[in-house]
Amino acid sequence: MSQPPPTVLSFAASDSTGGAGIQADILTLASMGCHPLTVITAVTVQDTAGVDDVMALDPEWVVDQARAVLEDMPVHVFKIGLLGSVEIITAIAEVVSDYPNIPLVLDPVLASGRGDELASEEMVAAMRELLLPQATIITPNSIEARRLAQDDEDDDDMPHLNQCAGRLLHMGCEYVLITGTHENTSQVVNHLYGTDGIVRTDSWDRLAGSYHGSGCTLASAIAAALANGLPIAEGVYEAQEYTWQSLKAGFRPGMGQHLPDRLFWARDDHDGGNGSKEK
Ligand code: PXL
Repeated sequence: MSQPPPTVLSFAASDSTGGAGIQADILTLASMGCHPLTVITAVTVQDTAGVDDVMALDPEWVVDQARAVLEDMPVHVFKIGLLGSVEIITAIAEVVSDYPNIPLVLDPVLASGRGDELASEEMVAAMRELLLPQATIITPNSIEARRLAQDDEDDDDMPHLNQCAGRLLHMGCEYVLITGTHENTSQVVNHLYGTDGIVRTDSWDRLAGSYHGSGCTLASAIAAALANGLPIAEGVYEAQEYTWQSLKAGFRPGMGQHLPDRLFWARDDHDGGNGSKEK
């Protein structure tokens, strides 16, 4: 019998378009050689344009799904996406706290690409307090980084991204990858920060079009790279490269955004170009 592949347990919500959420995670993890374990947190009603509704599961169901697989088999990495409610955040925080040696990749999903709200202020506060301190790496885009790092008492509502990263690290995560897709720069510039400052900066050719599920793909790809044994800086680079390739090969199946093709490498017409420039 062959050896099992590394396992990644993803806590995420269903997206029927297959673009984001648990479907994005399954495709990415499998494509990168991992076995995806899935704990559904919520069910969404959406199309490729935006999210119309979210139904969060009963937190007990979330915990029971996770405990069943955790008691059955080794899990190499946790990945957390859309959470659905404060109660689910609290429940997941308790489950993962029982496994402090399993790396945790936290994608703080706060809004859809169209701007539909996917996390209330109470949920953001619970993420800061209960999940961030347990995270190996968090992967906010610049908008999410500013919202997560926002301190109620200060009136500086546009802190520099370096300052946001500092605050997020101070809240207890080990690394912060802030992606620059939403910044007004000609290239997409992503910075990985650790407690000693910037660990790496990677710039990528900006692709035309708007994509659904790029954040889920990136966070899952980091989880897969860590599960495959890569150190964090190398894993973050590999994951960006994989995500950029899947976006470049993206397709538009409906009337809204493009979706990444997480299986780009398996297509006959795959050309293998690379859009990165490490600084
Ligand atoms: O891309 C963030 C995200 C994550 N998970 C689900 C989503 C979205 C964005 O729409 O719908 C289920």
